[in-house]
This record gives sequence, C-alpha cells and structure tokens, in this order.
Amino acid sequence: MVLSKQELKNIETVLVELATKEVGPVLKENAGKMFDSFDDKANQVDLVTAIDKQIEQTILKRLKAEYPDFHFIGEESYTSADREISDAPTFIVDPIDGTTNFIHGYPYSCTSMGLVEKGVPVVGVVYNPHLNQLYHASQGNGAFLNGEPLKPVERPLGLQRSIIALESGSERSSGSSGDDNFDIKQATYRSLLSDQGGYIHGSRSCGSAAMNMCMVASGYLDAYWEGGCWAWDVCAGWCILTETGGKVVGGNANEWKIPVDERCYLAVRGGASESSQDKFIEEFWSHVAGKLKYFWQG
Ligand code: LIP
Repeated sequence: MVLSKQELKNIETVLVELATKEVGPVLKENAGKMFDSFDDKANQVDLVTAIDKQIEQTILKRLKAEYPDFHFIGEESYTSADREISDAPTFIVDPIDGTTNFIHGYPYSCTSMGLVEKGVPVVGVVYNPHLNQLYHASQGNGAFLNGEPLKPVERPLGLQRSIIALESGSERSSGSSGDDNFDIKQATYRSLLSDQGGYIHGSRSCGSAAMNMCMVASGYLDAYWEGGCWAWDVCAGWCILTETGGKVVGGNANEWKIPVDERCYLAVRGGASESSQDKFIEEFWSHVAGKLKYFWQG
C-alpha cells in the first residue's frame, strides 16, 4: 500500500482532532500535578506517569478503530515485538513527550503522533496545549502551525552563527560500565561551545525531542542533536521538519541516511540551500567526540 497525498492529509486531520480534542485537555489539566506520583523506567531520571499510559491507551483505541490494519508502536506499550518497523503503515506515538517537563509543570510537554510508511515519516502532529502550539504536516501537503503555513525564514546557515538544541537526556552513565555515550555527548557540547572549538552562538534545550524538532522546523533553532531518544520522540517532528525543507541525518558522523529508530539524530533547519545544510552537517560532525552507540531494549 502507498498512501496518496489525500489519504495522508485525511490521517493528519484525524490526528489533529485526536490531539486537540481528546489528548490536549488531559495533558493540560494534569501538568504539574503528578510530582508525587511518577515512576522510574530505565533509571531515576527516565520518568513515566499514569497519565502517559492513559493518553497512550486513548490514542491507541481511536487509531485502532479508524485504521485497524495499521501497526502501532507507543512508548509506554512497546515490546521487543515492535523492534522491526515493517514497510506497513505504522503509527509511532509518544503520548507525552517531555514527561519530566509535564511532571514539573514546565510548559514544554506535548503529544507526538507520527505515521511511517516503508519506514519513512509521512504524517506528523505535535501538540503542546500549554502554549497552544499545534504543529502538523503530511508528506507533500506542507507543514502548519495552528493552521497557518509553517515556513522558516530564508537566511544563511552556518555553524558558528547557530543556536542548537542539545539535551541532557536520561542516560547519564559517566566513566563506567563501558558506556561512554554521556561522556562523548559532554565532550561534543564542549567542542561546539568553546571559543577554541565551534564557538556557536549558543545551545538551547526544550526537554522534548518533538518540541526541539518543531523549533528547528520553525527556523527558531538551526539544529538539534541528540543520542538516546527514540523513534516515538522524533517521528512526528521529522515529517514536520522535512515539509519545511529541513533534513534529518544520523547523530554520528557520515550517517547521511538513517532509519527512524536510529536513536541518534541531527536535525537541520530549512530556509537554506541543501549545499549549506550539508556543509553545516559535516562541520557539526567534526565536533562529535566519538561514536554514540544505542540499542533497542525491550
Ligand atoms: C524525552 C525526549 C528528550 C530526551 C529526554 C526524554 P520522554 O522523551 O523527548 O529529547 O532528552 O531524556 O527521553 O521520555 O519525555 O517521552
């Protein structure tokens, strides 16, 4: 099955309605109210609440009713059976992206609902009800913010004159257990920011991959780099970014084409020529202080 532009637009409309009418009010109502009732997942900074799980079930129920033949991968229900993303249309959903922000009431939590076909993000909806920011797109149909066309300002793209989203992430093993991802990330941050290195204008952090991707799609950020997040964190934002002329490559050097579940990403804004995007990417990669390695746990 190859979904037509109109079919993709119809799916986008369903996801927009689901996000704004059923998910957003629950997300907004409960933000900041779960500070004494969250659970740890992989560690004590990888958090989940009953609201994450409740929202995922709401989304799953609606999408299974609308699209019974489509596959579904959700952050809170995935198992090792989800490891292989097939060519079939598959919803890839993070019910609450920025769960830590949600727990703290910091207004950068959102729901992120994407669809891939043949592994490619073809529909994306990201909704932050706290700031009334509804980003949505489908392949070939353009990207929108609150119903208005989303187009980044045309301006030169250059590493030194950039602000880039960099995240602390939830995997923080430092100097032990043979996992040097955290140390590689910190060394990369230093290389990018130092006056002896990239000397970039600055780093920013939404605490949500989906929101970072949307800030890049808007052109407010020039790029976003993260290792350790997941397909559900980036799938929707990837489609939205692509529809604004942006591109997503691997977070490790020389990985120009990656699957949606790579778990290590570099997203670069549109509003600039492809040659300047590629020059930016290669210069950025020159600062990555090693090879990040992530695995699918489940
Ligand atoms: C979050 C990601 C973010 C990452 C956090 C966390 P969650 O997703 O969106 O990019 O830095 O560690 O993984 O867990 O809030 O859905």
